[in-house]
This record gives sequence, structure tokens and C-alpha cells, in this order.
Amino acid sequence: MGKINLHANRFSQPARSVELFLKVNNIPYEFHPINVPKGDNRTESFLKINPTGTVPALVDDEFSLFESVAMIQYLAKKYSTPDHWYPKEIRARARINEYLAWHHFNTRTNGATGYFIALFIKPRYLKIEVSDEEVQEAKEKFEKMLDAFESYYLKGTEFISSNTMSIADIMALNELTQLVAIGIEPGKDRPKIADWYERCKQALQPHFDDVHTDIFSLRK
Ligand SMILES: N[C@@H](CCC(=O)N[C@@H](CS)C(=O)NCC(=O)O)C(=O)O
Repeated sequence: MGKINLHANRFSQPARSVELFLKVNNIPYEFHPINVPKGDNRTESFLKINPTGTVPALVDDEFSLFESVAMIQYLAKKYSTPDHWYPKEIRARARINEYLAWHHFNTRTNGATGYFIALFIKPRYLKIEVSDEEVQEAKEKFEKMLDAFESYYLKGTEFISSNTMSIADIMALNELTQLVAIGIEPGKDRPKIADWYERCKQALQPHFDDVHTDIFSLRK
């Protein structure tokens, strides 16, 4: 079996999710750095791998794939990773899929990434002025997402809709960590989320710290 090739960078939440899944499951891979600000994701060779021009992208021999969730599901099947990551039992899997479908628009776009864009990408990286109203609106959407996350997905379970850790937790953890890197604590005044965050982080060590060195450098 050849090595998996991961084209990515560690500032990207979905890219870190795939890399963490590879690491925690001891799947051999080669990391190909893609510098988005420099435009590595718009080169002809990268667009052949991923026509959408986003990171991460995965190449396994002649097979290439974009979309982080699809990659992790592919890896779980190909390497028969422990069942808890993506349970085979139909209803347990449906619960994980339910979160994964919710994730992109809620945890990510409308929640954590929206707030990260308003607090960091626009003002500090793109040097675009952001009004207080825009920040407030992004914060409210973020808090609304956390309300749902806490009251539904963590209702009575230690991990997302389950008492064992799954790929849903990895995806969510990386989105929320984007904000942790700029000093926002999603678990502040939300003990369930704080406990969940710590539980996931500990379960993924030492890999969690390893893949987060770049994004945590934003704190300095
Ligand atoms: N739904 C995609 C999202 C990928 C994505 O949006 N990646 C961002 C970095 S976090 C990116 O590559 N942005 C560069 C661009 O869109 O040009 C996934 O989960 O893989």
C-alpha cells in the first residue's frame, strides 16, 4: 500500500482534521505544504488534484479527493480504523452523519469561521475595516451555534451524539480551535463544551499539539 499524500496547511481547520485523523490512526502519509496566501492552491498542478482550489486535498495513488469529511470517511474504510471513529451500526452512524451534515453551515461557515473572519481574517490579515455591528452579528451567530451544539449534540453524551469519540468530534474540535488560537474560549460559561473540548484534546495528544503549532503562533 502506497503512502497517502496530503496537500494542506496547518492554518486550515479541515486540513488539520484530516491530518489528526491520519496521525491518531498511525496511517503513513506524506505532507505537501500548500501556501494559500502565496497562491499554491491556484496552480495548474494543484487544480488538477482539487478543481475547487481548497485545502486539504488527498491523493492515494491515482485517486484524488477533496472535502475533508469525504477524505476521513475514505481513510476510515480503507484502513479499517477502530469502529468508534465512524461506527458501522446504522443508527450510531446516522447520528454522526447528522452532525457532519450540520457542521459545514453551522459550526463552520455561520459559526466559528464566520466569527474568525470578523475578528481576525478581515482586520488583521486582509487589513479590511470591520464595524462593531459586523463583529457583534458574527458573535451572536457563533453563540447561537454553541447553544445548539451544547443542547443537542452534547445532550447526555461525552462526545458528539455518542459516548465514544468519532470523526464528528475531530471536525468540530478543529473549527473551535481556530478561535481558541485568537483568544476566544468556546467553553467559557459553557462547562459541557469546556469538558468536551478538553476530553477530545487529551484523547488526541500528542498529535493535537503537533498540528496546532502554526495556528497557535497567532497568539504571539
Ligand atoms: N468543505 C471544505 C472546505 C475547504 C476550505 O474551505 N478550505 C479553505 C481553508 S480552511 C481554503 O482552502 N481556502 C482557500 C480558497 O478558498 O481559496 C473541506 O472540508 O475540505
